[in-house]
Amino acid sequence: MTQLLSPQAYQEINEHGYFKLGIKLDQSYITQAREVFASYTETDSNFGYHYSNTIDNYSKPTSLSDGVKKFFNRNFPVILAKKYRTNIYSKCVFDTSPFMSVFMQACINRGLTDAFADKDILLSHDILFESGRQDNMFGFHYDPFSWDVFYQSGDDLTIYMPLQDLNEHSGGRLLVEKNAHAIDNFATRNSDIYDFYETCVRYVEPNEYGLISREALQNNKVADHIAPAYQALLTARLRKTPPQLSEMSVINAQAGEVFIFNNKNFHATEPWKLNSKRQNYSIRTMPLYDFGLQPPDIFLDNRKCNRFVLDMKQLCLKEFNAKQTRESVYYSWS
Ligand SMILES: O=C(O)CCC(=O)C(=O)O
Ligand SMILES: [Fe+2]
Repeated sequence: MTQLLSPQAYQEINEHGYFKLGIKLDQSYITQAREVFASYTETDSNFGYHYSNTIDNYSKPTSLSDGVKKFFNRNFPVILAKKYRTNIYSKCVFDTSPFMSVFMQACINRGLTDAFADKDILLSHDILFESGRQDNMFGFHYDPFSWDVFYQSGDDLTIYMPLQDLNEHSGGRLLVEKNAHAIDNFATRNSDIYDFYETCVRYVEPNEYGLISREALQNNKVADHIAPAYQALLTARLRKTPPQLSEMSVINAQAGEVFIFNNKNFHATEPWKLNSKRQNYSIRTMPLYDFGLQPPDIFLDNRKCNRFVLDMKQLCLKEFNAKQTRESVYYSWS
């Protein structure tokens, strides 16, 4: 992570679990974000597709009922996805929304890039989280390597902006793990992904850019070999002992205030105490490490992802074509 962040952001994210950029967007941005939230309906929520699309769906069935389950997940993913759609959020949309470039440009104009080093960062997608008092909170978790998101790292950083104040009175604050760099599996989180690639490349030829795509693994009748390697990757990334509450920072933030945390470290949300809606906006970023895996350009029910890069030389957003970009844009993770 040292090669991604400024020394100050690196130190603070390690120590406290998050870094405040000193950026607070004004009401006009909050209004724009709310409009974008309103333009999606609850049925646009695609959180549940994390559950219905996994590599296991493509491996050989172990029983008749397993075969039926896999058939339905492959052909009618919406059934399982719908079951998980609203168990935490009334609306939870992963996409490349029209607000993404507006938000990023506003943050760049206010010094966002000071928090980063000189490496380009993939802006994978944005997420709209909306919930109410009746909804559950998101308990202790780290965001695992999701099959649909596919190209990920141990150093994925989330740029997060609440659309209302988050404090003790409101609840709904984000809790993030402190000192995560000291945990047992931290150092191997990127090499674990490379180990996964090494299994993939035994069964699938890399494409013309020397990369392996999610689709190639699904379509080449190799899923029986890939599924266990994928499961091993998930297990390797799990912390042996989840953190205690005392090992977490609770983040107070005002509406429009922007901060960064690593969503591959443990985090959680508090119960929301108000009758109004809780709405938070975030962008998931991923460093373009040379894992040999190719980022997809659609995910989670065919939404757009991985379409922009934060260009750290020109300090602007640049369009990114995951399917046509040569390996030279990837940089070493080791
Ligand atoms: O703030 C939230 O509701 C969830 C945050 C979270 O889990 C995430 O960004 O990964
Ligand atoms: Fe999360």
